[in-house]
Amino acid sequence: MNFKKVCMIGLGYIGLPTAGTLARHGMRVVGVDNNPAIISTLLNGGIHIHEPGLGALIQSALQSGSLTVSATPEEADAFIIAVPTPFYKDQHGSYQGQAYKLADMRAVTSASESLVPYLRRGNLVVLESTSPPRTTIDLVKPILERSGLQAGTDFHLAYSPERVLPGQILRELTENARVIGGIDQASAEAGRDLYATFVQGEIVLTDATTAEMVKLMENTYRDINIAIANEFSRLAERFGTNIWEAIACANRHPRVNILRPGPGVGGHCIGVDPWFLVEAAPDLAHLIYSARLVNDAQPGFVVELVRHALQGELAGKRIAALGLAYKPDVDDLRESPAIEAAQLLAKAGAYVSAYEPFNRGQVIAGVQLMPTLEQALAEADLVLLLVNHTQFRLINPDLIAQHTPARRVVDAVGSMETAAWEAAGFQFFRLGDGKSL
Ligand code: SAJ
Repeated sequence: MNFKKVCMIGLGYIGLPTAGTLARHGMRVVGVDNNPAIISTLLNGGIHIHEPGLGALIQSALQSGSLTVSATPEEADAFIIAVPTPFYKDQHGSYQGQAYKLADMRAVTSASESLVPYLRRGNLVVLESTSPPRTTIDLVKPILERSGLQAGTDFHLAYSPERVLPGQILRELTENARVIGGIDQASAEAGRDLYATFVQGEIVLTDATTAEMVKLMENTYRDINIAIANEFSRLAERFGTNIWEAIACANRHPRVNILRPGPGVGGHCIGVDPWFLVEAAPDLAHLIYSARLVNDAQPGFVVELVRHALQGELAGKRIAALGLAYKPDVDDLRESPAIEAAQLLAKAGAYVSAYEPFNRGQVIAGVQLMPTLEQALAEADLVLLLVNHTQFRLINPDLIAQHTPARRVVDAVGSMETAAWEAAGFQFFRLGDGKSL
């Protein structure tokens, strides 16, 4: 099929870069978002997402007219739905006494509904949002068919997961392999024709539900691998071994690649997506469920390390938390385990002043976000490294010693050199170094 115009529903971390990339490859793109603040930021030359190269890409597409933005969809050759699929904050499912989180599919539902008046014979609709198995067929298809058109007969319908890594989105959008699952072969092939306009990686065609599973399996696989690293860090504390040394040795085995322990798993993907499988089959997904519990409990484990470093007392202590983002070198604070750890410390009576170089404006309950590192450190009893930002890795302990009365450091990401901090006069504690609990 030959596509000239694409309507992108959702201008978030995936929709916006994809819209910009399609526009750069000659497509006429209408970007739609129901958040007026996003539309006005973009129209005023700004951008609401910190991602290398994205601002320039979007501004040049807007200036050339290849990209326009709007609050409502319009007719197009293809529609892509890239809206968030978080979980409900306060609603839980339960199976045999075990609680699990539930997918919030309201954005996918309303995005699908918003397309109904604009859907025409011969169109292609692609769902990109990470979704529970069978969403394309059981949720999106019936909504779109309210148009009076039949999926497969009158229009094409496919699911294609995004798999880009925040921080490297623009490169991975074009270079990564792309899986496209159609509700039938013609839909998959139509999807291939659309994505082939910018994807240089391999394009693999399959059916819609398999493509949904692929995405969930990838992130669940990573979640479980991080969970085992985190569990190993706890075992190392129990047995008095150094997890970093043990992992470095184990990873010399040709078929072993243990990931890095840390304060837990955050972001809008890996800590969320496995729940979709648990919700879809709570009677089967035992391992997936356990891994989620391990990773979700890791911020609490970091709090225990801090408590130990402060000789059992958290109440009234001043803690300088370095980093709040969900992972290194991104500005994204969503579901961040660093924030969870900081808030748990605050709940235990500590005063937390934080410095997050990529995000200085946000209000975070229980945490005082400082505009500079020096201000966060100024009155601290303990310095807690929560995110492995490049900027923090390059920190000079002697310089820190000049800006803080604290003489204790807890490294929850395993990036700092014990000897350098001890030489600068600090008592140094590191997650999984076997000395803390
Ligand atoms: N983390 C660790 N230890 C590690 C690696 C990561 O604790 O060794 C933590 C990070 O600090 C972070 C979380 O895990 O809190 C997730 O980070 P990540 O870099 O593993 O993944 P995301 O969430 O940024 O992006 C993932 C990617 N999926 C996989 O690698 C399988 C990306 O390709 C997906 O496109 C993205 O989810 C998504 O949108 O689903």
